[in-house]
Amino acid sequence: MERTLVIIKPDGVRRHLIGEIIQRFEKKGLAIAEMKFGTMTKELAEEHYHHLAGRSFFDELIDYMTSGPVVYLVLTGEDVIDIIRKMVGATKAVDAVSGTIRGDYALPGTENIIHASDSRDSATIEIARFFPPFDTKK
Ligand code: IDP
Ligand code: MG
Repeated sequence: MERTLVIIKPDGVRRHLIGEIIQRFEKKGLAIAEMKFGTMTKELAEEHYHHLAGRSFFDELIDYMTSGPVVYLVLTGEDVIDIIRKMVGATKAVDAVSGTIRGDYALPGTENIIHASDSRDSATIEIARFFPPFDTKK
């Protein structure tokens, strides 16, 4: 059974898409194992996106991710990492197919509604980053 980390980013929260996004996961039949609401610190945002440090949009990305509260979710299930990445859609709005979350709600730019882990290794690291052991009940 896999676990993956999803973050409904600040624009998703501001646009009142929390319910819509969670409903998609529930209707798909995926299990929610953890969920919490809060504003990301700059330190955690920089750690989460360290692989993009140096890119022209990095500062804008950190400002965006810390600009308001987000929803953190851990979802579980067989092949849940790839299933959710497909439901999320491509990074760039122009490539995100209709029917995906980004395809339905995102426009070009850094703001693209949602984050989802892209591999088992990143899921393990990202879950530990945002749900440290003392905070985990399961
Ligand atoms: P992902 O979120 O689909 O996994 P990544 O390449 O890991 O995509 O990029 C992380 C985040 O950085 C994206 O979701 C988006 O918010 C932002 N980003 C990525 N590439 C660009 C870009 O070319 N311009 C502006 N923002 C970008
Ligand atoms: Mg990524």
